[in-house]
Amino acid sequence: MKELNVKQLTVLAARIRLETLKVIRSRGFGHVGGSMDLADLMAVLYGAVMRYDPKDPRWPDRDWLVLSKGHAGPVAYATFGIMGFYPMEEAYTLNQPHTRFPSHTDRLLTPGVDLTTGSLGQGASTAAGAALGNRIDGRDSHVFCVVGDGEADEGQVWEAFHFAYAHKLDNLIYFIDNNGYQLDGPTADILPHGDLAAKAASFGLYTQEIDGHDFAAIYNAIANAYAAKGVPSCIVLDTCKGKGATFAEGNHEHSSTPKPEQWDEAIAAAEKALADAEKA
Ligand SMILES: Cc1ncc(C[n+]2csc(CCOP(=O)(O)OP(=O)(O)O)c2C)c(N)n1
Repeated sequence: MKELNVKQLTVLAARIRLETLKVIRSRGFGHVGGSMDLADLMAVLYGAVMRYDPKDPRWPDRDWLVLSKGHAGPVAYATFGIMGFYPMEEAYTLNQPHTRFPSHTDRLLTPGVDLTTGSLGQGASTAAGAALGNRIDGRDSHVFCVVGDGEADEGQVWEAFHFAYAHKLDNLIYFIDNNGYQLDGPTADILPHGDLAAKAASFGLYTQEIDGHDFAAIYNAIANAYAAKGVPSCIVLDTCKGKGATFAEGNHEHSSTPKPEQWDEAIAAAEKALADAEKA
């Protein structure tokens, strides 16, 4: 891990939010809410924690990201573009015919995507397989897997936790993006979890619950997870769906189809947030 530099991460997260909006605006509509709330996590992972080489995305000793909530693809495309995996503008073809940037992440199309996701639940399992495979191959890399709180309605997520605990996968860190909402409403109304962190801990995972928009809290939780030997980790991120998108944040929108003037307003606000972060 690099040293924590909150100012640098604040700027990076603001850039990721702006580019996420631009990527989705290129298509006109998409999963703004569940992408924007991950910008702070992505800034910490790609700005301070993960080992990767943008010129060699399949570098065998890299750390892996599995965006199990694959509909958040745009936040990954923004992050990878900023980090130099490809020219950012290429991602302004989201979901167009022949694009390398489908709405859900696909490892065969996009440099930087380690595993294909989109069918909720599955990434939790394939991430465990990747972590086990890396360990068998003698690599000390980590696998980071992001699961949604709605996604955690899938039994497969809990089966993956069970498997990861049984195999002592301490090179695997799950994040649960606990934004309280899923596709058609609040998670608590559709299939309430109760205390998600307590539930993950009861599966044996070393579990922490933090503010998912606090850079230092994310960084420190990952450092704690690295130090926990013999157990996989789960970090529950309390987040705000749509954070930083003027049209989506207040109403926790899942899929957004803003009017042109709403796009303009959102992009202007994100540009201002970036300029403010750079000045601070
Ligand atoms: C197996 C499966 N069922 C349904 C869907 C459709 N779907 C896409 S996103 C979503 C809601 C997911 O909610 P959550 O995991 O909380 O995502 P977030 O709110 O963070 O965007 C649903 C039901 C899917 N992609 N896969």
